[in-house]
Amino acid sequence: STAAPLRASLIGAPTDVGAGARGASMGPEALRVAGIVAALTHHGLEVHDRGNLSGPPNPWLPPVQGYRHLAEVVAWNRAVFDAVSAELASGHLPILLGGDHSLGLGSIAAVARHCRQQGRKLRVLWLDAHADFNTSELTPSGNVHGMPVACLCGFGPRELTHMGGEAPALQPHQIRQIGIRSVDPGEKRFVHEQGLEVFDMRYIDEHGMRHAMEQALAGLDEHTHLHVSFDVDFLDPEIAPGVGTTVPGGPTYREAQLCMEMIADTGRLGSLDIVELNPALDVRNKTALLAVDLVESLFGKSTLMRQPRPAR
Ligand code: 6HN
Ligand code: MN
Ligand code: MN
Ligand code: MN
Repeated sequence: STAAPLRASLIGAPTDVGAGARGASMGPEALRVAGIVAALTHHGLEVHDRGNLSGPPNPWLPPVQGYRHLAEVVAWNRAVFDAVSAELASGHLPILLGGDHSLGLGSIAAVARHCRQQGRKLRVLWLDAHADFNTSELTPSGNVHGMPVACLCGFGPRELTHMGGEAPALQPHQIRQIGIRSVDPGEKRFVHEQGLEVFDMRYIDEHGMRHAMEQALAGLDEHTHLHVSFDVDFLDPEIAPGVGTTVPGGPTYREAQLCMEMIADTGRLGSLDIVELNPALDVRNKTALLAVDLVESLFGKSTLMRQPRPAR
């Protein structure tokens, strides 16, 4: 077929105001240096690099009432919300280059509002070592990058939960978490209470990435918008050391490739976040290069070879 090329827009959000280590603010440029534009262009996408958003600097202060840098996190998320909304409105696939994972909030709030307006269903895949389901009462750190999933589900400060107007932006049943292996004690109880569907590393060890992804992607149809929020700390730190919160025992290179390929096979990917890449902690930009390699698979690196895919 000769369908029009998929148009994607890169949105840089160079900040680490939601994180507990400095450096994720350099993520967008490291992904560009690693060749993200050429990689996507190679796979048939028309890529528009919108450059970087701007926002407040990182004041590097301790938490206040359970939140660190809340005002700055809100400002950055408003900018992300507006930028992602604009790309969706013009029919482009937004790719957020973070920045820390608090930005998933503004990005997904925009996607959720767009889906409501279009009458489309939304499924969110949260690829992460962490559940990011803390609240100001539960958090051990006050870092808002540990809270975006809770905020999207309506648990958090009003400025964050009502980003897209209506709250909550998401219901727990729309979310699938994959690769999880570090959850704080209170956060763990809250994940169970809210019924989040979690394919943790124990599940992946026992059933394999293929089965985990089959479950996580089950039930998608032609009316479903699929959003992928890819926290680079999802990957095993042996292959991806350039992140602020490494947790051992993550997916291997092949497991991560399969995860991305199975998402590509659905043909439903509608928006993407690439977050938590921290070049200050990386080794010769290898984590950025790996992230770009995986994003190529996410956009059908193997599918475009037109190999017949075995039935599952
Ligand atoms: N991330 N659960 C820890 C916290 O401080 O709340 C770590 C959060 C990490 C967040 O990697 O996006
Ligand atoms: Mn995260
Ligand atoms: Mn994480
Ligand atoms: Mn199976």
